[in-house]
Amino acid sequence: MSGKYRFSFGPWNIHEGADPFGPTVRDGIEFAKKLKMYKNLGFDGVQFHDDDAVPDMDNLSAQEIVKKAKEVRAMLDGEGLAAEFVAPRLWEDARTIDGAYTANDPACREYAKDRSRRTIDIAAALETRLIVLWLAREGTYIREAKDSSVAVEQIVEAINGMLAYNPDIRIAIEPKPNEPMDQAYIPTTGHAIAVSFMTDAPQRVGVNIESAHAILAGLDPSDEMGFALAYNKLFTVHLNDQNGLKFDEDKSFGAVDLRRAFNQVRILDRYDYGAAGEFVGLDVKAMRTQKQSVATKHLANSREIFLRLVKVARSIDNKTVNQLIADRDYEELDMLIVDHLMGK
Ligand code: 3MF
Ligand code: MG
Repeated sequence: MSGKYRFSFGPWNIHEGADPFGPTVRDGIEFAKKLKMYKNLGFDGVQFHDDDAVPDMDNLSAQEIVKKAKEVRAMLDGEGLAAEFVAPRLWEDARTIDGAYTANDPACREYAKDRSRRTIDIAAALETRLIVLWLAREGTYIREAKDSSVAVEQIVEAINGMLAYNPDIRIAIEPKPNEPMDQAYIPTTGHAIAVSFMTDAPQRVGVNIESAHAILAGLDPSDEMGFALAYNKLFTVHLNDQNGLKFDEDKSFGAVDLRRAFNQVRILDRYDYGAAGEFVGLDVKAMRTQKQSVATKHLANSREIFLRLVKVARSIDNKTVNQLIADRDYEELDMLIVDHLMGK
């Protein structure tokens, strides 16, 4: 329990505040300027969607895409930053309206696979081996639209194609139970890990656990992490917070339920998360009310809360904890934890 942590976020985490019911409320910040903000905020890693690195990539050749990605690699070098992962953005193009790997139209599925290969090329150029797959539209609005068993085969086939395309990459599936779909096909960590064992290289397929996504599935994020850790499959995390079952809020880590955040930090720290190079990834959004000049506080605050909770986790009186467990006095253990969280 002595690890040092490195933090990452994606450029989409500094955003203009549009929501489904209203337009942007802050000016956009160009990518190069965002990169300059990372170190000052205490971050060393950049999470990418493929088109965060190479905008308009669907209109570029494979060679042009790699050339552009290498320019971004040079920008990262200039700022002393690492690329943590690249994720194919498979939810905005017209060809992904009905899903990507599980679209009913084979031409659309082919587009998704080709786009994923370009994503892998970008990752190689950015010098990261990690691909994140948020399977945004792999699911349905109505059950009758697709076959949920065939869908699993299609997802496995797509992953196998990616694993074969570049033998260096590792894939972290980011499960989420709903939004934008009514029901997603890979809603939880357990589903994602089960899928990994259907692939040609299970050891190269793991998970990215997002706190809010676990909460939306009615699950405890720290238990989801523990499950993935038991399988050696916690490739990265998307820490944030979520106030109950509603839209995906991406609140600052620990801002809703400090004890739930504490338990995530505690299990990560206990299992030396980060020792194999994993980043503490955030996926947090500033509130729409936040003014331009202070619209990165959610990032610095989430990091600060994480680090403070590391101290809290490490300073627990484990002897007493173990004694209370042995005595099965969980009421007293409950009080000890709450006392400790309140600084006693
Ligand atoms: C959606 C998400 C996504 C993914 C991102 C990287 C936009 O709920 O969490 O954020 O994290 O696409 O895979
Ligand atoms: Mg996420």
